[in-house]
Amino acid sequence: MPYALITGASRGIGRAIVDELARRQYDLLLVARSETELRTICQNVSVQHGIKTDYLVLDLSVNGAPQRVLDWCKHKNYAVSMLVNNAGYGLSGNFESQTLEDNSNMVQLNVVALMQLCQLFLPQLKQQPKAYIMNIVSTAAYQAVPGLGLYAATKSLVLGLSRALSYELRGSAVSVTAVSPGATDTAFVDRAQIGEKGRKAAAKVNMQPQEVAKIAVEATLAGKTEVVVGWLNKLTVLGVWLLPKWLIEKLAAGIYE
Ligand code: NJP
Repeated sequence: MPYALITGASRGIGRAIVDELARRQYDLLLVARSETELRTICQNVSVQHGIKTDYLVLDLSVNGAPQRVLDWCKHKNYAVSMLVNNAGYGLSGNFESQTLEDNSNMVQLNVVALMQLCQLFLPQLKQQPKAYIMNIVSTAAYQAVPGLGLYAATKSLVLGLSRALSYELRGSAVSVTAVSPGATDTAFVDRAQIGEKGRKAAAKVNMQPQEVAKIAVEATLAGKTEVVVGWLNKLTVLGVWLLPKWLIEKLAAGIYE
C-alpha cells in the first residue's frame, strides 16, 4: 500500500491530518524536527489503526532537505501516493524588523521546500493509479497583510502554484488541492509572535485543527482544486474580493502591526 507523506506532522494541523488519514487506513510517513513527538505519534497511530508508519527528523528549511526526503523514501522503498505539504510558519511585525536570515528561512520552508517536494515527488506520484498533493495555504494568501506581509506573500505564491499545477496535471493521476485555513488553534501564533491584538482577534474565530484536517482531507480525496476552510473564512475571502484593497490592508494592519 502506498504511503501518505505529511510535513509538519508533529503538532497542530499536520498532527490532525495524521489522524484523519490513519482513520482511512493510509500508511504514513511523517516529517518534522521534533523526534520525540514524531516517534510517539507513529507508535500510537500504528497501534490504534493497524497501519504502517515511519518518520524522518529533518529541518525542511535547510538547503537540500527535500532531496533528503526523496532519498529516504527511495532507500526504504516507500512509494508515496499522497504528499501533504503542511509545514510552515509566519513572522509578525514589519518586514524590515526581521533579520535577513529569519525572512529567508521562512521563504525557504513555506515556498522553496514545498516547491521542491512537489517537483521531486511528481514522477512517482504520477506512477500511482491515483495520487494527491495537498498544499496547506492560508486565507492570508488572498490579500496583502501589513504586519504579516512576507508570510502572506509566501502563501499567495503557493496558492498560485497549486492552482496552475492542478490545471497542468488535469488528465493525469495526480490532483492538487490548495487548502486555506484561517485562524486555527495551534502553536502558529506563538511561533509567529503575534501580538495581543492579533491573538484576541484569532481567539474569537479560531477553528480546531481537527475540523480543519477533516475538511482538508475530504477536499483532497474529492480532487478539489481549492478550498477555503469554514464559512467565516469563506466570507472573509469574499469580503477581500469585494472591498477596496486599501481598506482591507488598513483593517489587517490594525490587527497585526
Ligand atoms: O502550526 P504549528 P500549524 N522543518 O506551529 C513543523 C498554516 N496556517 O499547524 O519541526 C520541518 O502548530 C512543526 O514541527 P517541528 C501554516 O502556515 C495556520 O498552524 O517539530 N518542519 C509543526 O509540526 C502552516 O503551513 C494557521 O517544530 C517544520 C508544523 O510545522 C500550516 O497551517 C492559519 C519546520 C507547524 O505546526 C500548519 O501550521 C493559516 C521546519 N523548519 C495557515 N518548521 C493557524 N494556525 O492559525 C516548522 O492561515 N515545522
